[in-house]
Amino acid sequence: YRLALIGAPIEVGTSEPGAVMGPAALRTAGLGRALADLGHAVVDHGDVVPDGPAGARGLDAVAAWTRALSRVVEGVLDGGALPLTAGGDHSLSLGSIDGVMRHCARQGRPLFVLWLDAHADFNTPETSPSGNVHGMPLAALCGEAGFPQLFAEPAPPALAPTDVHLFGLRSIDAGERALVAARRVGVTDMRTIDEFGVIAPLRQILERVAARGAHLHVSFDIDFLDPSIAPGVGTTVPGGATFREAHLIMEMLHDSGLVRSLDIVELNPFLDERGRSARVLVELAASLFGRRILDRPTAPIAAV
Ligand code: DIR
Ligand code: MN
Ligand code: MN
Ligand code: MN
Repeated sequence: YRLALIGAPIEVGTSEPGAVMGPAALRTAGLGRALADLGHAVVDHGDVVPDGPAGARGLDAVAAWTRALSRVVEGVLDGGALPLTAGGDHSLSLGSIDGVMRHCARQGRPLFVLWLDAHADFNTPETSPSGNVHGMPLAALCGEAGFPQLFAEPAPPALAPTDVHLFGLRSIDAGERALVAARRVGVTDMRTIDEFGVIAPLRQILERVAARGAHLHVSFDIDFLDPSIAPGVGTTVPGGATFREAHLIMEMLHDSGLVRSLDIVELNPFLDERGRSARVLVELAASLFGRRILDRPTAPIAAV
């Protein structure tokens, strides 16, 4: 692959300071090096600068980031590389996915978004109990009301909620629960993972994406992982994915060959324990981009 590392040191979407240091921590933990060691051409585009005064918090502040990030991500895709946007809080996905949507629209290619997260991030300003924009990006991208002037004009058509899949869900607010159900957003919650593991649900998603020839965007919120392996995040929720589950997901995503853009979000180094969470994320990213134990796909048991 040609990989473009894009730093998005944004924390205006949260009330917990520290995510601004996320891109620096991921670089310090060796994200670029790990991917280059796998044989990929990695270009670090540095940190994106918001478009105009970003302000302190809230939607206006996020809008300035959204426009800037969208342009960079779209440009990277147009140039044939794969954008890896490193955050920064999850409101950055408004910009990265807006850029992906513009690219896909011009190519006439469908888009599918896999959202690895403890949360649904489907609040609107009206349903949000916290007012934090990092809990709202999917609602805005899917065209819910209440998000004026977030995207550059002309805005691309909204993302279809049925082309979004929440994976790892275990914390959802009352208002967004109703919206997720009404809009028929795809969901694999932790209950489903407990019952069936990660393989069957993920395989089903990947088969659907492949059959449609869609662009697969993966948005990886670190709180998808269990806090015992990734404590460096502002909103930990117990009962998350284990290292083995997350690792297997990354390997399946790699083997599918379908991933064309990626966000890694919500790392808060100020809350981390000696870089542990950043290092776990680098390990998982390496697996997503092809690190494997043996130089062959996993053989069927009988053939070993
Ligand atoms: C909560 C938390 N649902 C909110 N969301 C988080 O503030 O809207 N998303 N932490 O990652
Ligand atoms: Mn999130
Ligand atoms: Mn989350
Ligand atoms: Mn691996």
